[in-house]
Amino acid sequence: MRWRGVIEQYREYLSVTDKTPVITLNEGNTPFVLCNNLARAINPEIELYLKFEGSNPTGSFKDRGMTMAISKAVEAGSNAVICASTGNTSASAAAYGARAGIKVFVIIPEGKIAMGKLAQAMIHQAVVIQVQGNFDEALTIVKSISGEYPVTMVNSINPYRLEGQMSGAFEVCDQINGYPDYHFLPVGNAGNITAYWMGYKEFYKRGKITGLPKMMGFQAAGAAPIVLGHVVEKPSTIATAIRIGNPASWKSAVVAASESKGEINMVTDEEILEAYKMLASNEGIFCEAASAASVAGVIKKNKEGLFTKGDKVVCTLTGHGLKDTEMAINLSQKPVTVKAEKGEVLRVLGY
Ligand code: AN7
Repeated sequence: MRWRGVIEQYREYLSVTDKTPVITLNEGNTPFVLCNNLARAINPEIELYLKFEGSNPTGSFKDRGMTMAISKAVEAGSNAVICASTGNTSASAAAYGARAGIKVFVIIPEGKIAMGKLAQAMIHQAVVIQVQGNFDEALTIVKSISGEYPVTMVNSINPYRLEGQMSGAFEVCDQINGYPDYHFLPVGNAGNITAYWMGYKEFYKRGKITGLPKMMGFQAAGAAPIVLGHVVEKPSTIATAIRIGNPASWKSAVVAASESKGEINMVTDEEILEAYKMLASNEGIFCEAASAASVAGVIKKNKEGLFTKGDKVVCTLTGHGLKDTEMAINLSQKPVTVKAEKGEVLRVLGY
């Protein structure tokens, strides 16, 4: 059957009715990949799965929530939406807004979003405003504007965003035919870990699964307010997607971690980049740097002896590596340039 997006697939779990206009790009149904090469390199005794959210229509998990947020905004008669973003939310809002035929305003931190994401917001004709500040400052402005003017905020504070993002957890359960022991994911604004936990609990409540995973959230060490227990005024990390110092869903992320007996922890930029490169070279999976914080978390916790034989471990890879080609090129060996002659090519190939 044709996949019709997360609203149609999981309609019974979502706040939609026959009257809701479904604005979808057929998001969801993303690859759930068993990664034996990576498991062998980290710990051969675990079953390691990656949920590759870079396969969504705009290249990140944000589409799951955006289909709900935009559909509900249109249902409510809104003709404009606004978000602050480290890039992926703006790309997704711009695309879904274009499909709905409404105005999209995006506020981003100047110079701190990957070019692919900026390109997306621009080509979908969003009004893009760069602020000379960080994401947290942009979000404060957006909250204030959406409170005073007829424009719907589509950051994850919008409850429909988190509802839609629960579908990530639903799919993992459907694809693993049960529930994992551990679920690792990167944490920025902390909406996704909140949504996954809501999703798992919802499936548990309805008897679709018989237990719950431990939620393991990982922030970048230079942007780890939840771990440190205080707002980080000047967050800093190469993983720009999660360069956030005052997460909107802070409290609910802490609840997700404690209720599930998991944790919110952090990994350094070096650990993130190591995982980013391992994913690409050992498994053929190209995710963005922020996404690799989940796998970096698995590596870190494995060293601490967390896992036991047979543990099912899932990592959400939140966004596609193609969002930030500069990052990949900077970290890789440069191509060799030779004359257009067979001999020259053979010499480089070593034949
Ligand atoms: C690739 O786009 O906050 O903890 O404005 O793009 O739910 O915030 C992006 C976040 C992880 C963190 N991985 O998720 C935005 C934005 C990627 C991301 C996160 C983001 P949350």
